[in-house]
Amino acid sequence: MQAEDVWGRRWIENSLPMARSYMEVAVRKKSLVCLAADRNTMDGLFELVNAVGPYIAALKTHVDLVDDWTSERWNEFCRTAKEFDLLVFEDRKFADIGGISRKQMAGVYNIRQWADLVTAHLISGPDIVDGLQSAWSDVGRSGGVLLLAQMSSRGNLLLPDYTSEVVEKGSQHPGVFGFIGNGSRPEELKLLRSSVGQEKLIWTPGVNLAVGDGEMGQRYGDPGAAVLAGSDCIIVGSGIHKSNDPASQAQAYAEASWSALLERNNGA
Ligand code: 5BU
Repeated sequence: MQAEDVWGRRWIENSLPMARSYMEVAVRKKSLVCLAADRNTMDGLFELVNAVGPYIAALKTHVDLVDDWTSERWNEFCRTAKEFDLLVFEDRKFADIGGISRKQMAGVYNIRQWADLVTAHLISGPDIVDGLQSAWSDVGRSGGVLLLAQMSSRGNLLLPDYTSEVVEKGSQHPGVFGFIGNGSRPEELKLLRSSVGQEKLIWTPGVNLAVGDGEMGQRYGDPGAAVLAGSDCIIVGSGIHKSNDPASQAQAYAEASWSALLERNNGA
């Protein structure tokens, strides 16, 4: 199966290399799952990626929540992710002015060196995307920025007018890989997809096979419903890493996401 056949207009209209890399990985793995690897020890992270690596397409990290982080072990962890054919996505939620965001991609964690994707708020204006893209250029790499257009948590302030502004400005920027949408609310996602159009990707946290409320204001929607509503990647954390059998859960999410994509393509 070719990526172009599966992704259709998304493939044709989105020429950002990292976006095409994602679409190709997803087809190779038959999975639209990004694992939110929210474990706070390096051993826990290795255990997780080794268990679920075959069933996911991307690995989302929060590098600053790991208690025993060292750059050596982190580099090894990222190498392991690459062996499993995964994109590495640091959910850093950058929000500062462009020049500082560029510098924050360096520093102790040196995110620009290992992350293929990062998240950013557009609250400080569109130059943040240039700042992040410059950081990748500084080390001879390229990457993609996911802008937060919506969030999954209750009471968040990313209200419809703000979402529209993010989509309008972000859609015009070639360094924007796509948008974060709210996976817990398919009806909000449908609106987001219609304003985004066919080009940019939408990735969605707030999905779980057990729909309902999560910890501390997190909300969960059904993974298949999110894809049918226009999501191109489901971001799943505790649904996989807190389960007794992360590998079989990851497989279940992969199947749910992939079959929903095929159903969407058949005009559902
Ligand atoms: P969970 O365990 O499936 O709830 O983990 C969700 C992950 O997605 C977690 O790493 C959050 O930081 C991340 N997330 C989110 O939950 N909601 C959002 O709106 C954004 C990111 Br943006």
